[in-house]
Amino acid sequence: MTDRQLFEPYALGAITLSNRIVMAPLTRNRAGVGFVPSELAAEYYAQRASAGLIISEASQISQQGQGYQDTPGIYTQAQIEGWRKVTDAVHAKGGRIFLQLWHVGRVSHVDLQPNGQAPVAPSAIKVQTKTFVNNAFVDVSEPRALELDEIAGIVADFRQAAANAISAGFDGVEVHGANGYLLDQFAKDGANTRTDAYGGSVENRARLILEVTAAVAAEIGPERTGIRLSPVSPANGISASDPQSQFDYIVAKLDELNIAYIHVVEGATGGPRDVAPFDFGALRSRFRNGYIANNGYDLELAASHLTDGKADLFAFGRLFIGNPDLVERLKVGAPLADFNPATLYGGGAAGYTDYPALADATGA
Ligand code: 8OZ
Repeated sequence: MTDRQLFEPYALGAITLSNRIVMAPLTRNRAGVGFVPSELAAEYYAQRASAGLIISEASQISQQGQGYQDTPGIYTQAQIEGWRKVTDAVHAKGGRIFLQLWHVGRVSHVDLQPNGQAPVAPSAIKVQTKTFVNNAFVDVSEPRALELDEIAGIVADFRQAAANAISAGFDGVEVHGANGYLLDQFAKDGANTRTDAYGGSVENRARLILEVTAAVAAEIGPERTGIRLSPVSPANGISASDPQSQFDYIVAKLDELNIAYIHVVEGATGGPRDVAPFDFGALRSRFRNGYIANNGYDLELAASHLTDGKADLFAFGRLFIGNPDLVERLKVGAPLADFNPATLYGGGAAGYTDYPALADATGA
């Protein structure tokens, strides 16, 4: 059985993971006042510390970068101190944790934005998608196009947020370049109709995601920097006419930056893997460091893709919600618990920190 290799250590950039199972970023909307991670977050993440690597829930790099109620930030001292409790708790259990850096772009609502302003985007194109704000699912607000002279400020916000993440004790950061948020909006022509240096050609649409990643890598080291991409996912109403050429180019340039990993959502995020034709092997062949595969994996598919050399690490999202000890369960072939969708977004301990590990569940 080759699946045993999944449970062996893997050297990722600056750190060594105890296994090849990654906890994918999961939005849980439980931050407290000031968008500080909740006290429960330390317990929640520590319960899942046997993952080879935890990638935190997406965390906004600025107030402008927020798109949903009660998501945590990484731009204030109180947020840094809140996250420090999380990283200390995970490290005390021998785990490793990266923070996911997030700017939602047009997927936001005026009620979350500074002074009630319009959310920002590459172009003033409103997308048909919902966000969660004021305890309800509502349409996102009409965005405004970023001025050319505002873009350096966004790059600087990502850079500062990366520095803050290291101050908070994270082992590294993952740039959120996926799922129809700001960096994905710039990369894809369904959201980007700019005619300046950040729109039009493949190279121009790649500019922001590459500038941000280069700035983060310069700040904290490429060996502590990863990125998540979703070339064909229609998440949050995003579309692209040329994802293969766009992402072949982006990944070749990411390779030049020598960052630790690319984390690729293969297919529609949380949905079918075969949503559109795409050669993910072409991305892997362009990138020398770690390849984290995500979307619809189970143990069998992960083992087969590992054997075939299609990926180095495998990120599981939803399975980690109800199975804090997912790694142990997969290792011994134990049954996997479901989770309650009603307690996914928002609330307290129920459906968050109260899913038992196998040993507890069986009373062993
Ligand atoms: C679910 C709900 C809200 C946000 C993503 C950060 O899709 C998210 C997200 C997921 O990447």
